Amino acid sequence: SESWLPASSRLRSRDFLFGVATASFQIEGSTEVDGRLPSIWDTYCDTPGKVTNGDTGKVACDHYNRWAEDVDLIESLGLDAYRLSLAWPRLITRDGKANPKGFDFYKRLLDALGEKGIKRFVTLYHWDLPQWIEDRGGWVSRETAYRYAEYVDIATRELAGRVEAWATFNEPWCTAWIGYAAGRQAPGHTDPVLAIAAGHHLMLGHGLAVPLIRRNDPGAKVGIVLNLQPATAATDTREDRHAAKLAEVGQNDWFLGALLKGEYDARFFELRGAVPAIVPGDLDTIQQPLDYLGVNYYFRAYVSAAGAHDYKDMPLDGVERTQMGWEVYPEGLTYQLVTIKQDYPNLPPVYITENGMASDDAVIDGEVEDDSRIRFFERHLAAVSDAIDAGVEVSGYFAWSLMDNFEWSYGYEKRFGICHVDYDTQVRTPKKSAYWLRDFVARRS
Ligand code: GBH
Repeated sequence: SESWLPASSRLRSRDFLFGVATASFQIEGSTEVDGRLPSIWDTYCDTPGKVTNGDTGKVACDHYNRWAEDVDLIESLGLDAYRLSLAWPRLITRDGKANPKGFDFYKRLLDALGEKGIKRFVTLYHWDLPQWIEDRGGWVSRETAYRYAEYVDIATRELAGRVEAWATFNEPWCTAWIGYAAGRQAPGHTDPVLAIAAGHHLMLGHGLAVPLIRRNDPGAKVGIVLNLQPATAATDTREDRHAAKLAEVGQNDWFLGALLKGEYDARFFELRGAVPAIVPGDLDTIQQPLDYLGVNYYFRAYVSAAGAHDYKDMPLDGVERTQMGWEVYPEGLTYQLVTIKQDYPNLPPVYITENGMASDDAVIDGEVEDDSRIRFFERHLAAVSDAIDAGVEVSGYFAWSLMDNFEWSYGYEKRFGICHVDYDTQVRTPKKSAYWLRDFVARRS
């Protein structure tokens, strides 16, 4: 059925990009070849009790060896664009020089995509920090922003002309907050003071990097990817509504304010009782013109004055949940897009750089029946269409993910792919949702 999208929708025109996304550590494997150095995720995986089933990134989807097959897969689905990330530990040696073998891998991959006319959206940092930099303080150290800028300078010089759109960071909130305060991802620290310092140094790294990318690769777009999450008050009391507002400030406005207004919202630092060490001029460095904002959207948070509720415990009778336990809540995507447009009138065009769901898929007689994922895409694309109708400029949509992969601390148990991966044979099987996406893209005018 095609009835779920209004016929007039911009999503039906070919200038709205459709793609799929992945990230280096989640798919590549081959973590010890061609001079790749250890990353904080290798260390985290090797720490007992951190990742479900003791899973690691050593093999993952073996994309490092199967990249050509994976490019063919994207082409076979007729998609416009592919969002991938570069592994910093493959590209920079311990003495800060380019590692040619690491660059060769990405040059081959990007060239193959380019030859097939697939637009390349490349994220420079999707969580795999070199371990040696973490050993010097990681993102808590201001020095890391400068090490990051050096890496970006080298990478964008080496790969100039092969990329349509760069992103400096994927989800700095997750790196800072989940990595340094909540401890549920690498490097696994549990101190909000560290997270607030990390957040500022991520922003500073972004601000230092953007002018370097523009100088080195002037033909490419430059942006950043944030994970935005609306917060709903658990009850209608004034206290809970206030707490929900502060949760949005803490997750979304923390970085949007720095990036688009050149200021941090002080309410967040007051709430956490910590302020980062800001050097005069930092916020001017951070507030760089952006060609686009990448938005990753999954679900909403529930918050009360007593704290954030774990999504699994929320008393949401009758709501549909994914394999992660996350609520399916497409209206939140419209709300989120409309809200940031209101709060940040200088918002650049938006790409939905990730949206998708996990389901416990299996191949039966050569097929994967993931109807719930099709319905998920339909409803979220309709939500994007609503946001466009309300005046938000949205230019494309990337499904997370091309294939089942290493879902961080959940290991390989959670399957987000539109293609199924058999981890014994590394066979990729497009799920029903992959064919649905292919057919949707093919029908555009
Ligand atoms: C994205 O992160 C990542 O970019 C991608 O690599 C990942 O595979 C994909 O989503 C699917 O998870 O941490 O308990 O407070 C999404 C990260 C997940 C961050 C949910 C906020 C809230 C739950 N978001 N998380 S919790």
